[in-house]
Amino acid sequence: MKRGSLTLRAFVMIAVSVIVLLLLSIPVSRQARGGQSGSGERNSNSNKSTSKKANAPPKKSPPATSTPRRTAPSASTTGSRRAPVTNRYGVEMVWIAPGSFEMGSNSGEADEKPVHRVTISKGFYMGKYEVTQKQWQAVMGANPSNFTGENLPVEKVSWYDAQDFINKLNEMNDGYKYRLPTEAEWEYAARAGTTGDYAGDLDEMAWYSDNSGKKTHPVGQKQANGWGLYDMHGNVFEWCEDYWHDRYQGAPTDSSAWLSGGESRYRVLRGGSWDTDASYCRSARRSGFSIPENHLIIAGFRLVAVART
Ligand SMILES: [Ca+2]
Repeated sequence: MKRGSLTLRAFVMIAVSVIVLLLLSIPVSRQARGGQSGSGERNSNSNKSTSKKANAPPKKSPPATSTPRRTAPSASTTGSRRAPVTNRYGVEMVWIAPGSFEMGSNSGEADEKPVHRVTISKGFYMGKYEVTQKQWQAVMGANPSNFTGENLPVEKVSWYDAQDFINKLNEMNDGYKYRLPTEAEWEYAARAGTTGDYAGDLDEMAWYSDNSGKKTHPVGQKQANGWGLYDMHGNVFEWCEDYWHDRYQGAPTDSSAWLSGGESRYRVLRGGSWDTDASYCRSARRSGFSIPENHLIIAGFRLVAVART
């Protein structure tokens, strides 16, 4: 009996132990599953959350990036749709977007008439500044300027000298074709969408006879025009590609250089200078011209560049 009782007791104890263990194992495994599940859910949530975070930017970024894109076209009306470029000589150029404008002035000189519409069908890059003496020195190995200083505009360069400089830049074959602006391109860029005499407040934008102290000044010190170009008014006159014509009758309407008729012994200078009065700095003023051999202390230039195709 005792043995049987012991055996029965042992059996009961084992059975109870098994039941207890089974009972204990259920919450453990539930907890484990719950933990894993919870962890899984957290991970899952985390993944979703990460995934949301990972996916969110692409999903949200189109609107995010489209906002600046929406801004960009409006910025393009200020001529800056494409990023500025800087060549190996440090010539910074800003993008001038295509567009149309009324060239000339009915209230100006006779040679500014008739006012006519010009369409620039292809954008181009234009020097943010007049070519500096540092840039000229680096390319040409000499400095012909009357006033000297690295960041002063180069002057006393003839139209032909400017062509020599441009030819050297083109020999770099750096992806851009450099040239002088046409007269229409120059006025389009100088106006920067404005229609008045100046692209802003002249004293804020220009070194001219009233404020220059009778000398050139480092480029870029005055206020830029709306398209990011400095010293279009004043500092130094700027050589353009075109022959001189004393009227606009028959002028190109597509912004190409006007290289027929007129007075081919003269090339156009634009924008006024440190030595000229305010009227010479007007956007439409075209009373600056010279034989292309002249080295003038009031004349330099700025570059135009177009991508080589
Ligand atoms: Ca100038």
